[in-house]
Amino acid sequence: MEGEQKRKVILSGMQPTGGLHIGHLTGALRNWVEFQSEFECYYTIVDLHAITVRQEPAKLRQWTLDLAATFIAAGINPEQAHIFVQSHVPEHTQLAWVLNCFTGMGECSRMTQFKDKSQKYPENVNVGLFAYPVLMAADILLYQADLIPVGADQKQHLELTRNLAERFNNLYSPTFKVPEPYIPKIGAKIMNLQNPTKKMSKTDEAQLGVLYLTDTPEQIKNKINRAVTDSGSEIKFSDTKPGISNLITLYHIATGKSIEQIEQEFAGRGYGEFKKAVGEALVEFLEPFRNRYKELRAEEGYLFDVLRKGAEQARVVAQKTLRKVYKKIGFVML
Ligand code: ATP
Ligand code: LTN
Repeated sequence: MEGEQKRKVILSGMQPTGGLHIGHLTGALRNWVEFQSEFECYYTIVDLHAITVRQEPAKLRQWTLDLAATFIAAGINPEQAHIFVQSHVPEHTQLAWVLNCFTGMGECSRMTQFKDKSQKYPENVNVGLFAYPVLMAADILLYQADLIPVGADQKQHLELTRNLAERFNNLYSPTFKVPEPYIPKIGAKIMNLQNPTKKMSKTDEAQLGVLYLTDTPEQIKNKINRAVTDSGSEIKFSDTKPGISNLITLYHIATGKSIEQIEQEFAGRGYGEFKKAVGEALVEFLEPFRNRYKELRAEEGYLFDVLRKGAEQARVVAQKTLRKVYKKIGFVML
């Protein structure tokens, strides 16, 4: 707006590759919600990224809509933030192609995620997986985003994005904003309940170790009861007690009580009693989310409206940036 200072732009994305868990809520979505009143926010469901690993079509479709409902149920307001599906804005793939032509093979092959995923799926090491971070750079640079909230595992991709932006700006003229990562404080990382030295992950096979946002109260209590704990019996937050520390973190999230308060509350009480309290607190904490999610998920018409509007708004900005890029590299503009 004229006279008004332009708001900073935030962009982030999530892959529709499974149901979201409590770690996504605390490590990502809660921050996304916080940002929306102050910044211009773009939150995208990155289905193009999802297919770098083989996906079942029916599930991909379902997970994409699940994710839209999850964003809204978690508190992202579609009137404030732009929620859209990556494949609905074709400029992402168009800019990604251009950026591919400015990215060295070596830069992509150094990416830890590429190395990890090629090892995990050796039968399908495809070109898309290799170019994954370039598509991510396109997601970000199209919107001239200032700040990118991501997990620590994405830091390397952000570094590549910054390098590509600077490279293009230097070769032509200032075109892209060079974005900054926003990596939330540690403590936001939730570990797998069955293997507390590994982070909770939506593509994990150990379902019992993952606390999904849509789990029923019975499932939540059962998973907490069966969570792997450490030797000893003290409820104490410590590096040598990853299982109990993870449960303390979850209890802290559900109740807002500080770690010290929790340790005091459970001093001299056993693991069994603590687990019962954690389970109950989580059931109560997740209840409003679950109800809202169920309502939203039943209203596909509404979800489509949100995604249509989000894509239309995103395209206006994306087209503007892409046109600039095409012009600068010498494409004939009609
Ligand atoms: P995948 O299992 O498919 O690799 P993922 O479960 O790690 O996926 P992403 O889609 O990569 O999920 O994560 C989106 C964002 O959610 C991350 O950038 C990170 O900030 C947050 N996140 C994911 N898992 C956790 C976790 N266990 N604890 C805290 N935050 C998490
Ligand atoms: N690679 C990210 C998801 C992602 C993303 C983005 C995050 C795709 N495009 C743009 C931030 C900005 C992940 O796996 N968490």
